[in-house]
Amino acid sequence: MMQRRVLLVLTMVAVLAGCGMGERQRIVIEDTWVREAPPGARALAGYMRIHNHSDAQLALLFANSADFERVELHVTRHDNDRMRMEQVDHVALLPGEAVEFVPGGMHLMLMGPRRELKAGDRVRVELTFSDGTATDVVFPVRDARSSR
Ligand SMILES: [Cu+2]
Repeated sequence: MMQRRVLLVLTMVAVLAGCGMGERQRIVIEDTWVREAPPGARALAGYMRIHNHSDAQLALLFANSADFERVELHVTRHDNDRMRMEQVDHVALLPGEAVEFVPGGMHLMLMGPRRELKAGDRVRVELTFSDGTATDVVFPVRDARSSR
């Protein structure tokens, strides 16, 4: 009985210590990758999943990278049987939801690579959100045909 009480107290201390370790991360970015492009390509596409763990509506506003002249936020629109890409000025991140950047859908358009990028390389992209935070994310370059 005594031991159980000690264990309970220890558990509570651990939980409180966990809370004290800082605010839970509001935006979590996973499964980042850049699709490898043929040599000389003028643009590459970057993909990821963005989770908004907060209870506020947020938005991704900007992306930039030292490895590219500029980075745009693109959606792919399907008009009848044609596909075209369109730039958007932000990507809404609804509270508690995740947005997928995937081939054929939303993507980061990485324009004007400043160095040759091959599968196995890594690029850093800074993402800026509507709450004023910015986060530096690593995107590994991958061959689209390789299993992931
Ligand atoms: Cu695009």
